[in-house]
Amino acid sequence: MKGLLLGMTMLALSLGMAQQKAEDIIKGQCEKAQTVAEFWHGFQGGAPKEALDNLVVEFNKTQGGQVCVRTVSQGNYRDLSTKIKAAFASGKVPAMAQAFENNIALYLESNALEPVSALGISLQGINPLFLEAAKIKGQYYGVPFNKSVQLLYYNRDLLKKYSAKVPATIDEFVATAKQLSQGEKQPVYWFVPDTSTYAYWFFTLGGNYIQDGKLVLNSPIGIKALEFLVQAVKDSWAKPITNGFINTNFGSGVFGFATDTSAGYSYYAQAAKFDLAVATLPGRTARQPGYALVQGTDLVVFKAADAKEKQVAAEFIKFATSAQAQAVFGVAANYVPVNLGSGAVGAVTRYVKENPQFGVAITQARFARFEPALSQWEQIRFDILGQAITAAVLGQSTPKAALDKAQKAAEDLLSGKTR
Ligand code: FGO
Repeated sequence: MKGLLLGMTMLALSLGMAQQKAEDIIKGQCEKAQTVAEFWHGFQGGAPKEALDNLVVEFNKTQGGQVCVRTVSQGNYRDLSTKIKAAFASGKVPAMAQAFENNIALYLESNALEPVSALGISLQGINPLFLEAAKIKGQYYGVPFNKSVQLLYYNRDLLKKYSAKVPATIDEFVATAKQLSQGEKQPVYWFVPDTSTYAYWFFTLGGNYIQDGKLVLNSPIGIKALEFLVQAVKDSWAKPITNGFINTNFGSGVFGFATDTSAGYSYYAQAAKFDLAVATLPGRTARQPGYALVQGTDLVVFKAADAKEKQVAAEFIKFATSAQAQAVFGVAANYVPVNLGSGAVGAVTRYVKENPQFGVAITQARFARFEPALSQWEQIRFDILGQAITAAVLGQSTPKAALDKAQKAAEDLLSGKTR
């Protein structure tokens, strides 16, 4: 019987059914448990969700059956924060959830989060770059968990075809993208005209969203970064992708380059019909890579949850951010391990050798920036700045006019004039 079960598991794995399997295992684990700590997340499938569910299965196994964590997908990241806000109103909050730093600031306005210090979680060994961003008003309310950095994705076959080398600087990048685009008679740098892609160009050109304590969206560097992208499209070497992820658009032409999240790697690799590779982002000079935007989330625990559930959540967070778990999770979904001890874990050293994309993500993480942790930032990044970037790239507005308008809208929102 055991052999048959094992055989079936192997079959399920080889058929790609492992994902559902982990979910089912969790269901079974929680059926008998007295305390169930719900964990709301923003993964919808693929390697990240599978890696997360596997982590939860392993944690639950260590708990002896009395308690368990149950993962609940709430859609994408933005759906997740919308559901959490609704939960504050209905009173039905989970024990824990994923949260961007700006979500933490928002939830704190409702005094909804347990400070990490009250949970008995040690932050020793957690990457200080990630930790610093999770600190709000001198306190930690979240523990970095799945943090990504942007990378330069490229089509190695295409570079070979033109005897081009991997660009290390922006100037080299532009020259190579132009050369390949002329040769292919179509733009080879693909980008989503959103706040994430823009952030790489903005930060690398020296931009800063907060100036003298004030949010500035229409700074000279901001305008320059957006003008650069607009010009790249006009010069026919950059192609805006406005429907879905870049990896879901591979069929639409010749892909050469993208500047995208490391967590996209498994999706890119699965969809690519070419030799996919990654490198650190082109920098202003050859001396150091460009600045990646850090995305992905921290784990937070809600004050209003049941005390026992909160304890389970705290134990899970300790487990999930340990050197060992972060090594396994990071390797599976190409997130940067948040625990500095992960580098010494066997799985990581072996995997980096066989899967250079993971080593590149770890290197790139030394050159990374965060967006502002303002409670209104999610709304600003999607509905105000994101809209402005799209409008300019699609030629509906000049970069300056788009960003001036965004600045005004952000100020009105921040001052409470609009909602
Ligand atoms: C995503 C979003 C935010 C905020 C940034 C914020 C809210 C961005 C960007 C908007 O975990 P990351 O690195 O990558 C995600 C991971 C799990 O879903 O895989 C990526 N993925 C998924 C499917 C696919 O086909 N390809 C692929 O790459 C996915 O992006 O997070 C990056 C993308 C976005 O969601 O459109 O973080 N982001 N800051 N979202 N709500 N709030 O403040």
